[in-house]
Amino acid sequence: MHRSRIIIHMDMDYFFAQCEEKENPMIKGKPVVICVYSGRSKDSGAVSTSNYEARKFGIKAGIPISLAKKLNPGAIFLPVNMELYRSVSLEIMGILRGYCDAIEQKSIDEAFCDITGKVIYFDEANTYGIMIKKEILEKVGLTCSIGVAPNKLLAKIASDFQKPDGLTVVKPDDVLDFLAPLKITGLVGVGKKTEQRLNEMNVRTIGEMSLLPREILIQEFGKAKGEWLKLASQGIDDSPLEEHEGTGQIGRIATLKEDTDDLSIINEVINELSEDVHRKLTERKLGFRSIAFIAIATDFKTRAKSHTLAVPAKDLDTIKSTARELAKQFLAENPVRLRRIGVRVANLTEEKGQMTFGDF
Ligand code: TTP
Ligand code: CA
Repeated sequence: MHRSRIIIHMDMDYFFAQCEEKENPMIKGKPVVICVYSGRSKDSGAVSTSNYEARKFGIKAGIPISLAKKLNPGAIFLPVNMELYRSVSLEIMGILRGYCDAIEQKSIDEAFCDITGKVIYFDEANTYGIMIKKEILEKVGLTCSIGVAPNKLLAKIASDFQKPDGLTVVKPDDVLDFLAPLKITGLVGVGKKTEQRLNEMNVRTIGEMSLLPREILIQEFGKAKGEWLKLASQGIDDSPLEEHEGTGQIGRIATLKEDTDDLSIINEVINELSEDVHRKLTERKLGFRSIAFIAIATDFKTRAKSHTLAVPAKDLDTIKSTARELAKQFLAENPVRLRRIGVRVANLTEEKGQMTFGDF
């Protein structure tokens, strides 16, 4: 019997806003709005994201901050703190990596994982999803939504199915029933224009689309897209996971054997993490310009201290010595015991010396 792949899609719930709630539990339960201020005037700029309480007022990603303030003047408005979100993201991706054979990070808060070799077919998928959610909640303090399915297309739809804090498993036998009632825009790749055209053809659900003959779809949308629509409507997707590490950064986080502020213990772990990070850099022939030490204290607060070099480097020693120096400074400034620590390099450069691109 042909056995399908088992793919997970993990998407953090209201990610930036949830990170802020974790940093400052006092704001939990209130509407929280994360803002990208343009700096032109006091409230110019756009909303980056908001928590679910704020969404009830219509405050969502992309709207002007001034409009959000009209919709709910009493909400809590905070500026984006990318450094925090990147560190938290690194921690989450590190946890996920431990659960899968392969991982494709899609954005700062989303990833696909292949767990085919980790579970006994779909029977264990639900329990496995629960374990991942539990570890992320216990170690990082945040909720996510997970979809498990035979491919990326379906896993992505499944993770969105019961948001927030959801877990949806779509077994191969259930694929058609799962897809049939969903709106066609649920398929990544069906945008506004395609939707409009299909609506004109009286097609609103994925089930309705699956009944259209392949030839009709090709006639309307061209060969490649038509073929794809036909396959997608039947839940067929063979696209492989593309394993690239978050393009803008490479990092590793580890849990210490016990909570500590002892620099000699911390330095030892920094050495191991640096070696791991360096191995990844060498594999991908990349250099870096900034190094960060990430500290997660016993209060679960995530802090990072970083240093930018005058010129790019690629050697292990620079990572180790800079991270150790940052750790020393960090502990001098923050008298806390650490639970987890990390080393991260960013501003990655290719061997030719060019900056790589990427937003996470
Ligand atoms: P999303 O996963 O799209 O949204 P979300 O995590 O805030 O909410 P949901 O529970 O619906 O998944 O995006 C992840 C983060 O990316 C988000 O927290 C903030 C950032 N982002 C922006 O800065 N601008 C945008 O327009 C969007 C969509 C996201
Ligand atoms: Ca998300």
